[in-house]
Amino acid sequence: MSQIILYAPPGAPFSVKVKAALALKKLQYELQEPQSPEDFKRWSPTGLLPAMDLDGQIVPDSARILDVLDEHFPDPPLVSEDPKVASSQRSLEAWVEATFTFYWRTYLSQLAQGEVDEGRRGRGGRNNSRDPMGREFAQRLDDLVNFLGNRPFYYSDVPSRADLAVYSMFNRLPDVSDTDLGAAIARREPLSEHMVRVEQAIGQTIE
Ligand SMILES: N[C@@H](CCC(=O)N[C@@H](CS)C(=O)NCC(=O)O)C(=O)O
Repeated sequence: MSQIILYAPPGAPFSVKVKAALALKKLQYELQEPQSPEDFKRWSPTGLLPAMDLDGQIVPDSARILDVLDEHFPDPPLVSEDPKVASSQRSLEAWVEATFTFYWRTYLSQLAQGEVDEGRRGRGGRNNSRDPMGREFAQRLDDLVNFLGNRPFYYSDVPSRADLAVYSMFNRLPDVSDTDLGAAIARREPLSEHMVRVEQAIGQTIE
């Protein structure tokens, strides 16, 4: 039986995606959370987390970790067997991470600089063109609704790494559903229903 150690900062979307993949595959693992910046360097050759230790093989990068999980534990697969669908799922994973990581970083730095009020997260500066959580962010959410279309999961009837990537970006937002950010998801029923379907598939809420 394989031994898996996951080194992952709590709450980070990349960590959530890998934990969701492990849950989907029903794999047991030991979780180690960094306590200091040194831990990032100690545990990962790139200095970035998450990283996984699979029987002594250190694998950094969440996308690579998912590849290695599929190689060693193929059931259920994290991408479609149809190469065209698989390519769309991988592209969506990359797009979601590039797009929404930017918004989260900007939002967190605005929060740190006091440009948005924690109690009214996202509302401050909403009509200000400098505020990327405004119209452009809403359009990206609408893109996600359109990509989903009438299917239960992205490009498929079963969940893939694309669904886990989307879930990882928004899974903490129900905590802030009385705020603009959470409400933006809640208003888009296809997205909030998709989140529920992903949680049902993985059988738990990932923190
Ligand atoms: N592409 C990487 C990104 C990982 C990443 O950005 N990790 C952040 C935490 S969420 C990190 O390790 N930051 C530490 C640093 O920048 O020094 C992945 O998918 O795993």
